[in-house]
Amino acid sequence: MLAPPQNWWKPLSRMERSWVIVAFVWCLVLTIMMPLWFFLGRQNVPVTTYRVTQAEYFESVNAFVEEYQVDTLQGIPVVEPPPGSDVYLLARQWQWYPVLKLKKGEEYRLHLSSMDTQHGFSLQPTNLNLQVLPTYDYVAKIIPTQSGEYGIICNEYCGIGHHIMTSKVIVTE
Ligand SMILES: [Cu+2]
Repeated sequence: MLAPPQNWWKPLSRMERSWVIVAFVWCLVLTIMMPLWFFLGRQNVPVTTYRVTQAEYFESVNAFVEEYQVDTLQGIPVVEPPPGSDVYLLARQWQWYPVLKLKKGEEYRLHLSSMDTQHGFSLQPTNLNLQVLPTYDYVAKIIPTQSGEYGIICNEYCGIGHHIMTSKVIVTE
């Protein structure tokens, strides 16, 4: 008497069947969108990675600063490299070095590496996030699309001064 009836299930009603079909089709759409968006979405930063020693990277950054420094901001050099060139940014506890000044609409090869531990490059207010690791030189092709000042914050906890590890990228017309 307590057991369910033999055929407790009933065929799907029209409404329920429609929703199952809608959900199934949507699953297919999302599955197809994943690889499609990888190629068409222009959301992935093209990144190449090289091995580098901290000393080598430090040398590249210093040569870069020496060649293109135009100003100083709170003791940190402001560097304006020519469009299309290699741009070096160094992360260390707890500073980004140097401050970059770039031109809108021009492509740059942005190099990122760390002198000590893992840091996270996060460009505000855009949604650009890159890992910064010691002994790896990450090269991202970037084209600034809007002029103005962008903030950089470290979004990977890197020690007691993590919260003061901020900087900016200046983009001119
Ligand atoms: Cu950091």
